[in-house]
Amino acid sequence: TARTKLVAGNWKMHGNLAANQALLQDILSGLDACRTEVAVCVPFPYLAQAQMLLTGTQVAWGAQTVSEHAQGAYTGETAAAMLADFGCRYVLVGHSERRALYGESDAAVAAKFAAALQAGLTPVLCVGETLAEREAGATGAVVIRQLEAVIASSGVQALARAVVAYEPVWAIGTGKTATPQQAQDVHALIRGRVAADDAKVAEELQMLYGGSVKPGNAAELFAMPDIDGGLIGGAALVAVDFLAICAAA
Ligand code: G2H
Repeated sequence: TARTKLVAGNWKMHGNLAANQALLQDILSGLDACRTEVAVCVPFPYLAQAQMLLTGTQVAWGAQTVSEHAQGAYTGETAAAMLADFGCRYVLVGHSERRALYGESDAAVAAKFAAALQAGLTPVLCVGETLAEREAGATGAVVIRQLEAVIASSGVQALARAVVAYEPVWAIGTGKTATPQQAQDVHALIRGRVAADDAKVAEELQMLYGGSVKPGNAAELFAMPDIDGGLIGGAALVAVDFLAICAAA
């Protein structure tokens, strides 16, 4: 396909100034110039560090969540314009940890998605089912519901400026990975739903798989026709692993 591959690290709540510097320098020195897009989503306090070390390189950076509000009396929150101020290209919205641990509803995620777009960021919309939902045969219904919340609020055209990440909750940080075919099936379902509204947006939509992607399984996942890269958690904290996953894309 014509779609460019993207490998995005999600550092979650890990790191410190010294470790981040070493990790980013190792990534920069190990990356081969290639067509694959590479990004890291870092904790808010390290955005300035990412900007300092990554400006002018082939590695983009971003944040892991964002406020749905543009500004105001929202103690502890971070606005999309603030992320743009620090050079972010990407922001994750609706990661399953945000949905499960911080009560983010489909509507809240859709509002964050809209706020990110409004500030010129590329939202990475995370969708995915729990183990109970998969076992109940509800995988398709869940991911389509999560996707449709965004389509209803921002319109299908908004997906032309976004990335979708499919992350089955049962595969996150558990060492269990969806098989390439399981992931491909859900990616194809999502792309098909977008195509029902707009074939061109669907064809161009970059869709990442996330959930225990490692050097040993990345290539077979990325070889599937509707998988356009990965959202990488644990393996993004180890330079050699992250580089191997980038090389597999
Ligand atoms: C899923 C993924 C990154 P991991 O959360 O978003 O993490 O690769 O550790 O499963």
